[in-house]
Amino acid sequence: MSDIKSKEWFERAKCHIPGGVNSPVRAFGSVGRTPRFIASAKGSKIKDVDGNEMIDYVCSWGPAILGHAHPRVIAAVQQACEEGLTYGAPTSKEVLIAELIAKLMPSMEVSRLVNSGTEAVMSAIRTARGYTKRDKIIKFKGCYHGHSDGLLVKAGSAALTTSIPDSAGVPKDYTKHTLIALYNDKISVEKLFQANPKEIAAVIVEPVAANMGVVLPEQGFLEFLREITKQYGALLIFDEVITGFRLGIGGAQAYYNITPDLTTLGKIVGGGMPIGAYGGKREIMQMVSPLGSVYQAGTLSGNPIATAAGLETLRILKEDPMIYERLEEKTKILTKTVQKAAGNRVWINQIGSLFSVFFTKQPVKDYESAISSDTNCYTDYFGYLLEHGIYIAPSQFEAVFVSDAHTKEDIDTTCKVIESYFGDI
Ligand code: KE4
Repeated sequence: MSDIKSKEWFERAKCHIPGGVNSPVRAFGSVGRTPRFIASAKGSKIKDVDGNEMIDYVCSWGPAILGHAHPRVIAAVQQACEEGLTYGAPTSKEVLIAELIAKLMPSMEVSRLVNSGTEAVMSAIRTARGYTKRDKIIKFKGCYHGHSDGLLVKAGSAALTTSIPDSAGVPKDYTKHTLIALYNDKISVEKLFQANPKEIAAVIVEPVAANMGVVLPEQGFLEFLREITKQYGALLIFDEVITGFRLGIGGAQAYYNITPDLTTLGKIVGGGMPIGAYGGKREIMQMVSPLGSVYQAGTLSGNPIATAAGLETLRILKEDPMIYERLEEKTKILTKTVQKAAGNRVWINQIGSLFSVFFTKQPVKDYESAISSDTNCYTDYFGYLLEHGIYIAPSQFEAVFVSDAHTKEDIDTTCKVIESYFGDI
């Protein structure tokens, strides 16, 4: 597969964009290759500027659960564009999507739209602090919640591969209220609450961690977080930017039957357009301006193009209850094929249409076991799949995303490439 044009665009990009990309993980840094510059995408396929067509399992890091350029979503966006791009004023579509979010995720009876998952998390944290009048928060090592200053501490995702878990430019004062616990380690959470009994505003958690690769919550871990936060008067924030509408129409909170106090959303809720959202109990969300004293604002929040894409996406997901069964069925064919071909050379974590293949013989149950995986092996695996037309995340510490547009033929082709890879090595 030629990547000449990608190479040319990458060199040009680096002249005016840091690292040539608008988000670090896209630079393919941890896999040591030139990133493919994408020209178009449709259904399960993406096509790069050299004309290479690939089966896409990045799905824009989650949003493309219906596949790329779904006809109904495109039609809704085109219709919205005819009516103007943005007004900076309330619209009916914002009401409709807030109502739909509340219906699909009842814990989010009141929600506010923003423009990214980062903004959603930043705003949810501020709201939790405003509501509890406490400053400290607990996050988990290896979980990623966007790039707001206070959360870039032992973050996951690209912050793992770029080995700057504590980002430069973040004053120590900005993270002194951020306490770090270990995912799936109840004792690490208990110790922090015992040491700060009346100071913790919230615990924020990815209910299924997907930024150290996919790491599942162990039995009772989420229930424990729900109980200990209630016990100490702290809020429980589920960061469902990835899991929201991915694990099911009700997200991880429905899947595990846990009601958080606040939830953050991104990715799928925007259907490919920039939308984040945060929301929860009315009594908490009425802290938010203009009702309450927690300020948060945004020029393009809830804009009519993004809400058109998000609404149509959620409607399609809601209409077809079988979609999540189809997604999991296809995903399990892939994971079973990898496990059979690789044997004990890999550990796979899978839930719904999310999974990660870790190059390690030991179970991956937490941050330490995740980062023990062999990233050189992952790099080799990534390169082979890419050269054979299968596009997965250019980092061990991300997830594979399966979409409703992946056909039986796509899955079969992918399985054949995976079998040939593990057969050859
Ligand atoms: P955004 O600001 O990128 O929309 O969302 C931040 C965010 C918040 N919470 C969770 C659980 C997330 O996974 C993310 C962003 N996810 C990464 C992929 N792991 C986005 C890809 C990227 O950074 O380019």
